[in-house]
Amino acid sequence: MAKMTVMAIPALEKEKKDDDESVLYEKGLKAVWDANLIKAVPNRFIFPSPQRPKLHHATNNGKTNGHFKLPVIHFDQLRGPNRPHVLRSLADACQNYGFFQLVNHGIAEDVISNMRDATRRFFDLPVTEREKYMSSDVSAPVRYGTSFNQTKDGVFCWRDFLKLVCDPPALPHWPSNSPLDFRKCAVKYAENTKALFLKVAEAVVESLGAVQDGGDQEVVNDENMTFDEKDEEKIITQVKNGSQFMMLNYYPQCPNPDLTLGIPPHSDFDFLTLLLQDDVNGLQIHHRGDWVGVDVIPNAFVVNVGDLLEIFSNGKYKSVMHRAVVNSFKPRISVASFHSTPVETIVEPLPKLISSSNPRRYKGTNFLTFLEYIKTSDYKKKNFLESRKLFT
Ligand SMILES: O=C(O)CCC(=O)C(=O)O
Repeated sequence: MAKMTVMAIPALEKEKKDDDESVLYEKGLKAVWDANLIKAVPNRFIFPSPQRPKLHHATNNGKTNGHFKLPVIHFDQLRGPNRPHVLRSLADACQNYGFFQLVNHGIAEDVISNMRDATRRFFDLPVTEREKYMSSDVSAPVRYGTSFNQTKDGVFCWRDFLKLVCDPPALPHWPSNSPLDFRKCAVKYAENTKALFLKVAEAVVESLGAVQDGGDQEVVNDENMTFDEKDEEKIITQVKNGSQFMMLNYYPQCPNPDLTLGIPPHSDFDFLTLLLQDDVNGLQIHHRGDWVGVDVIPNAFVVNVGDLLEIFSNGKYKSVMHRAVVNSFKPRISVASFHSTPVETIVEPLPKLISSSNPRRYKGTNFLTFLEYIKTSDYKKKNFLESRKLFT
């Protein structure tokens, strides 16, 4: 990728002399990288040895080139006679991997390529344009930043991001025509991913029937519905009215990718995440004790179980830790679309998945509980979800 001109950067040269390295990265990592100020990984980005990605030591344990094949779900086959079979594959993916690749999903290729392109063009803007969206307010409708949370992180991650809250009142705050048509492309993409998410969520909730293990099911006389069917409909209505935000990630090339991470290990606090990648690998998931890379399938979405779905499924489906690694040859972009219930709505384990042999495992939880938690604690690994467990 062509490097940006260094015109807007003289201030960075001055800041570079400051002792506080974080001042240098106030306007993001890309600005410093584009100004050719990075020759080696700066101390601020070097992770302690045990947390480094060990890219050269990736195992080949049943995996190709340190990568392995995630289950692939053919979304179009959920319609028609194959649905029961696809639901079983979904249940298997959510139970054993927490992740799957979604293909034949029906979102038009130009909606996807326009979004990828708009993301790339946003990060190619001069830093003076991008910095207009910088904010330390984690609930701002639009927020440009670097690392995970640059005001708190001890070690910085090798990425810049643009976070876009997708609720209608937030849309007028999104970048509109700088870059050209950005808002148009991003709104179209957000609408399409929300619609797709709802269909996937319905199938995922239905697939829980494939793994129920004997909870009490009580029939009520209201239109012949069982309690569990009502609970399943309720969660779908909740996610339909729920929140969505998108994280546009940009990972610059890195002089030594073994020393740092694009995003550290975390699970997602949502119901389901739909991740779009460009053609550069970088996502790794924690699977059977190893970090394994997920190969890019062009135009597919990588879908993962979030903490709220783990709670709803009473632990049947796992919100699996994942991270992003970086490379020395090419910048990478990804767009993660996070889908949740409304912020006040308490999500509880599905009653039909609770029984004497499989007791309730989680406290009811909503987004506000999560926000309270991250005010005082670091959000890393799966520590928030752990704090919601009734026993370990
Ligand atoms: O870029 C990726 O592959 C991972 C993105 C991610 O985990 C996130 O945005 O939370």
